[in-house]
Amino acid sequence: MYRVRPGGPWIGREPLLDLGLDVPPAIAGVPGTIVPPGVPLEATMTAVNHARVPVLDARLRLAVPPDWQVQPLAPGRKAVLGTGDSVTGRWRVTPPASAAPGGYRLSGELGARWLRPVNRVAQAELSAPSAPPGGTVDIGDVAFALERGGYGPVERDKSNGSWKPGDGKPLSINGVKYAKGLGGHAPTELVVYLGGACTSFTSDVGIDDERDERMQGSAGFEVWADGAKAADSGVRTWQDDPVTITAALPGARFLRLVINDGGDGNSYDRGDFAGAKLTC
Ligand SMILES: [Ca+2]
Ligand SMILES: [Ca+2]
Repeated sequence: MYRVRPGGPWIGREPLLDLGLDVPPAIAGVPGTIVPPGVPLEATMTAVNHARVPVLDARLRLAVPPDWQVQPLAPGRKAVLGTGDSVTGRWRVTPPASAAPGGYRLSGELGARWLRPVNRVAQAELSAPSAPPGGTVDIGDVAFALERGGYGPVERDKSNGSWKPGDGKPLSINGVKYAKGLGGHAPTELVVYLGGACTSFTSDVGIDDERDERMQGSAGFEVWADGAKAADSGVRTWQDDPVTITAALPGARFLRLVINDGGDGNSYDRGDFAGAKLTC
């Protein structure tokens, strides 16, 4: 066993300062880092001094991508940042209405003085979603702003299969076959950007025929319009026929589709949104 300690006088070592940059969700269930064009978001930055010495003139700064607007809401500045103290700044950031789909970055910086100038940086990765679809479309043909599968990626127009991408079978619920739709495995979560342009979502749901007496899956299917639940199938088991669920989406910015485990764990919970259509 060894006791290890850094050499030299502690006073000469740079103070331990933490910096975090966060974009909290504006809509429950939808990460704040998904940023539709033209819609303001709020970014929060907090610096904490964990050192035994104070630092002076602590200032937080936020840099945004070119053509994005930024407006300070809280200053993020302290003349003296003592041991255990923190300083927080908030900004309203607006991407241009013309922002192309893709990745963007916010960069935060703490600047302060100690024996010499010190600084810390923090970043937040954002993504601008694809434009909402037009007309009535199969959900498997729509771009997802977020996709989380419970056993590998969600499959388009196939059942989930195993964890590998592209290894599902044709969608089938208790013998009813579907050419189009999504095959997932609980817990699954999908977010689609609607931008207020869509009116309804409808789908047959149930446990895929990728199961037998040894694979008795059960799952529930939920549809959320922004933070509000718009449809819920209740628990569907491996023995159930498909059931149709329909959700109204007037004015919703985001559609969120969820496959839950039906309350009994997620073994064999291969759930299908079969024949699912979005109308915009
Ligand atoms: Ca798969
Ligand atoms: Ca289950």
